[in-house]
Amino acid sequence: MPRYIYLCCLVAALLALMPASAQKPDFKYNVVVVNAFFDDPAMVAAIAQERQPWRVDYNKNFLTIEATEADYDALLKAGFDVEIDDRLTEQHNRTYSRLPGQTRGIDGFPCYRTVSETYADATALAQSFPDLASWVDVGDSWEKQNGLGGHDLRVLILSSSATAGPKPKLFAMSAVHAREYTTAELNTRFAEYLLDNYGTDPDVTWLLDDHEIHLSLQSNPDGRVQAQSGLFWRKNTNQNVCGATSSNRGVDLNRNFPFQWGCCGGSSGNQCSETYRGVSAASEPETQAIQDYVRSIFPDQRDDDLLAAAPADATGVFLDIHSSGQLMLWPWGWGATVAPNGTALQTFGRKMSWFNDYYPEQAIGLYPTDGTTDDFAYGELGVAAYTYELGTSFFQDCGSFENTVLPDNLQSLLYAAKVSRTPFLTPAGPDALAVNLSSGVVAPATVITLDAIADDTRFSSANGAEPVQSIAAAEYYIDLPPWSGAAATANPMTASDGAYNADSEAVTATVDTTGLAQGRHTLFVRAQDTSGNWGPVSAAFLYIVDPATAPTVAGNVTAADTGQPLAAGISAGAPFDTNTAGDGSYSLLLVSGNYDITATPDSPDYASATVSDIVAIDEQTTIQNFVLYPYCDVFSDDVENGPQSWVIQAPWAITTETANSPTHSWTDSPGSNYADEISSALTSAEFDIAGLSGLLLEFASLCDTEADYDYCIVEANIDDSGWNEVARYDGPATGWQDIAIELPQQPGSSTMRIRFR
Ligand code: 0X9
Ligand code: ZN
Repeated sequence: MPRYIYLCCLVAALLALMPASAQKPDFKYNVVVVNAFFDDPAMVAAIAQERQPWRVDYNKNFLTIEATEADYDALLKAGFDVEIDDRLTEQHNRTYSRLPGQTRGIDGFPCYRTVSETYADATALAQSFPDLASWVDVGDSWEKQNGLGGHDLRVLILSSSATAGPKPKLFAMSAVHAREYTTAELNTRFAEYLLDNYGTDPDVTWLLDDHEIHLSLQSNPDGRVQAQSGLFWRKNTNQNVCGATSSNRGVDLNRNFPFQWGCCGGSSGNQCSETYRGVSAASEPETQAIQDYVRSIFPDQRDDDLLAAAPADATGVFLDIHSSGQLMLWPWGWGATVAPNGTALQTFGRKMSWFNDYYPEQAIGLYPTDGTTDDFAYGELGVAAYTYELGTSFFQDCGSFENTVLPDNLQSLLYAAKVSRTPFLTPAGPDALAVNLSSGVVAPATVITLDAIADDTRFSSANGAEPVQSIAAAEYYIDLPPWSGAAATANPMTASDGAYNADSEAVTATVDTTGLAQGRHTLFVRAQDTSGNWGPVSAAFLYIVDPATAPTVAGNVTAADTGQPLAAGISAGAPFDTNTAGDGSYSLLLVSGNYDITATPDSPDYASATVSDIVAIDEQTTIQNFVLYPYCDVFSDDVENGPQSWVIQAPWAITTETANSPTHSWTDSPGSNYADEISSALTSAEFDIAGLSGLLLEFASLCDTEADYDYCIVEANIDDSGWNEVARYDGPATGWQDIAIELPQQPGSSTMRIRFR
């Protein structure tokens, strides 16, 4: 619904064509953000030695960087055409304060935990999941080592203590650059995702049973404390360099690692520089802690010779999560030679980029860097090492984080963990997707069907096409996965269409469960391509139960308004699901435990319902009926009949420029772009919601904004108690989207207004 007509690109293009003006612009702020155009990539390398460009665009030949007036002059002197980016400058100089009602997180950014919140939550995770998680002290920050308070450096280790090692390992560190807000939060959410889904998600379960995940969530905690106060702090806070109280002090920890430290013009010797490499290799306590820890968990698999490759079956994945730029980088960063395992690093990099759509490239493609974490992990130990550059800005807004950065990258991290046993081999193989059993809860000796998709095509093609092959084979294992040694039994699967001849194939097998003991079993599926590469496994759970004694939850589903039976799906979480029979009755077979059970009606006119904490006990049938309520229209308007009861703030108006219903819609930018820095709302009349529950707001939206700068916001005001944000959208869009939002509601609330801003 809100819409922003996007003309700024045209303006930017025109500016780019203008010759560098002889007259210097006004410096409204001490620090501005500039776009600096170059004609030779060597100019980028020279700048990056001392400074950190926020973005480098080698297609349009410009970089974006923050600049004082002196920096501006230096860029001109170095031969750049320089223009101030007003939009980024305003954004950079904005001050952030606590949002109304914000009780957690960084001021203005409730989605990003502070250092102390991260530490408290990780401590709590280790307490809540003692068999799966530990939060270990691996060293001190600079301030701690120097008696100034400071922090321990800590690693959250996730793995089931019930299964013996040694196990393959993934190490992921975040926030080594303090101002890169999204990175620590993504890593922490990854930990929470794994712990929350252990035991219910089969892939997460085998991952934590048979692998170890090591997460350094806050890798530069002293620096992060500065950055979370709103400063664009990057380095650690070492007071011995550049002046004890200077905000330019500190060492760039991503130039302080010992491999090829200071070798190649990819770092600075100037103490106040953003890329200062430190007085010596690994001079900083944060570097020492991380370096020692990484050395302790991974074997040394590569000779010191720069040209020596790690063996193809080398193990271990190292990830350093940074922002921003939407990049997926691998060694080397110190030089342009392709790393000895370069082809395999590229295959894996293109695979991870498939999930987040980031640009995959060798790190030097951005600019030369030496003493970085990834060159160290790969160069010294032969571990597959990557740097993520998440998202589009250091202080990424929470809407983009929650809706884009987090979901896209969580999948990429999970993939990295799945292949950490042999990261130079497995990513070349096909993925096993949509692993599904015809029934996941069966009586002993039942014959079931196992289906999956084997797909060899999932690589980013943004920077070169990865060779893909036809699927040649697929197989499944019961309980003992392929890596469990001689006892593991491979059972062949066939192509569902009769022949293996495509790079994506449906595969199938008939599974006879005779001989399987009662209880939970895991079926592992993997596929191979015609080059002989096996891909990672994906799993499904199978429960063998005795229907005579297994706990059952049974009942009826009826409509609240008519009392008639309703057809619905009943689920206690896969694989525990079933459907109602024609008379609305259902019977769900479970294993003993506690469940939340949801009835989801086939008809969209009724709301689903969930009943929590149903206890399933052997030899008992628990009766649980569901009465589902119909949706009723509190208000509806298709914008085809004028402004109705809406309260309209300019420039909101009804338009026919584009519409969904069928010819008219509301827009906040009728005819043309709107002015800068405005906030304008379209507000509904007050609705009577007394006695109603499950309020759902549905609308069609075309939110076409400039990413990171303009937003489409939906807010609700209950009982006139103030406006609360319920959704936020951002970024360019071309088509209409159907949106449904569950509105917050308190029992006993009686009125509501909504507004689009
Ligand atoms: O300059 C850096 O350290 C990284 N960019 S950031 O904006 N997060 O500061 C890029 C490092 C690229 N080089 C390697 N990954 N080796
Ligand atoms: Zn960084």
